[in-house]
Amino acid sequence: MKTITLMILSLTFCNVALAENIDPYSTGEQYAWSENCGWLNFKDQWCDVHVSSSKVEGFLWAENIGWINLSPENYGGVLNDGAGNLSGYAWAENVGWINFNPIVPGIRIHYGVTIDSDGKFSGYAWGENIGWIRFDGASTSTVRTCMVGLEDLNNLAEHWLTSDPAADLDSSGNTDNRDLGIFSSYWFDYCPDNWQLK
Ligand SMILES: [Ca+2]
Repeated sequence: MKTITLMILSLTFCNVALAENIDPYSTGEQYAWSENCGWLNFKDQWCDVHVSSSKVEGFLWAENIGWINLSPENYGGVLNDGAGNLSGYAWAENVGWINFNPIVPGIRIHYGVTIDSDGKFSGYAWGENIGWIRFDGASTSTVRTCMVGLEDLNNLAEHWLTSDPAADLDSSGNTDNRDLGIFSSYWFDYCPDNWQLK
């Protein structure tokens, strides 16, 4: 019964088509771990997460507690300072607020969630009712977002030379300076939806 309820909720919550840019290599780099709640999926089949230089939006799915909203409308939301240091609060319908930059009183260690230049998440979030959520950039169980860099430039050049449509970033039917301009605008930034240059 609980599963059915959660599925209905998922359909209600995730009708909005959000851009997504998690797990750019489709290798399953989409999971954080909570000792108390199990896996948290950043690229669930029903709904997606999008990282930009100012925030993280969308919904993720936790197998034991249901949806977690990273960008609630009226309060909270997970912010990015542009350098990959996250802060702010996500809202989980069943377990309340989740802090992406938790501070432990008396300890000056930075625990919060960060995103490195390869797009990998690391650090810890803290849920008021579920405790620590771990993002481990060194583990196979991690979350990675897509970032545009040298690899993408190489791929763009290769696609351009072979007239592969993947280099036609504005879907105009040919590859020209406009596509290069679009590419440049994302240089060292987070990928837009459906980025095909990884
Ligand atoms: Ca084009």
